[in-house]
Amino acid sequence: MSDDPFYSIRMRSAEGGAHGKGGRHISGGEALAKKDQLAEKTASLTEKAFSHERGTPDFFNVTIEKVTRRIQRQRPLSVFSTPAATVEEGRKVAVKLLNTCGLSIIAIERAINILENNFETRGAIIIDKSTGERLDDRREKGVRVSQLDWEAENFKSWAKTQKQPRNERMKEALTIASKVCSHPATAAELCWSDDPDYITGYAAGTRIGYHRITKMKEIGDNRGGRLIFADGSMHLSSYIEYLETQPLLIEGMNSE
Ligand code: WAQ
Ligand code: MG
Repeated sequence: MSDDPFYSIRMRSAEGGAHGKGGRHISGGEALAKKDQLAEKTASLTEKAFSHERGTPDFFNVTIEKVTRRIQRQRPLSVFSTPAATVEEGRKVAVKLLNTCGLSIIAIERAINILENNFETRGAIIIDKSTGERLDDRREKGVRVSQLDWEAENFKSWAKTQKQPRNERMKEALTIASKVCSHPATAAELCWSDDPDYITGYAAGTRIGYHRITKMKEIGDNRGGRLIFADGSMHLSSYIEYLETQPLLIEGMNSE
């Protein structure tokens, strides 16, 4: 029934203890589920944590909460892709794209420097699009964009019509980027994985869409993360509240 409530599922896992108690972040994940999808979606988040290339968790936490706010539904950003033969080339493409999103060169350089040296933040880092200064005070916790999902069947049909790969990682990242970029205070996002074997990253923004770049770091490197460039004059706590708690479903096309 379409008026059944949704539940938000959030997962985080760490090795060597819990987060904040000496543990190293392994992976996290979020989903929205109707009651009859809870077991399956929780199982796939469990699978994600326990088959992760960053390590084997000895701390695993799942939180399930009923969604009380009205769910927003929206289309994903348009997807583009640029091949890069080297890290240098890939980062150059990213700088060019970000440049068209109204960011200062200082902010872009600072962002790349942060991601290049980051391997423990488990959420996104928010920086000022002009000064490059970090705006959130979450340290290694960062800001986790949560309460979001893209139903598997809807994603599959979208991928088919758009001639895009049915890549779970891309689905997850495009869902996050679409939510992040739909807030008016967001200027752009830059991301590459902290998983050692995944080197495709992206730059995203309403002006550039979701732009994949095939080489943003070397294979075997466990540094990476997510950076959000925002307008420093926004109301920070309501911005973070939007990212963490506004429920949102991505729909490639109408599902009904
Ligand atoms: N909210 C905020 N930050 C997050 C979230 C989230 N929901 N999920 C991950 N992060 C942050 C966190 O710091 C991670 O360490 C970092 O991003 C990287 O996450 O082929 O797989 O899941 O089109 O390792 C991009 C290209 C892949 C996909 C990115 O990132 C494609 C990726 P990972
Ligand atoms: Mg990761």
